Amino acid sequence: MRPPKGGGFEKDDADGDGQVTKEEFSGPSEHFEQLDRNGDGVLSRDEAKPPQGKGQRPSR
Ligand SMILES: [Ca+2]
Repeated sequence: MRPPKGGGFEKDDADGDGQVTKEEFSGPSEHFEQLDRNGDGVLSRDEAKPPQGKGQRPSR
């Protein structure tokens, strides 16, 4: 069994191939389209869970 990793993507990725299709996606299709930034009809891990880069501060 795979441990849950913080939520939606892992759960929706029913076959575990690292991509969530529209059929697999549990949310509203509008939301899917927002997440599907490259418009290929599947959500990659990156698209579903964008990296937490918001408060990036230069650390040098
Ligand atoms: Ca995509």
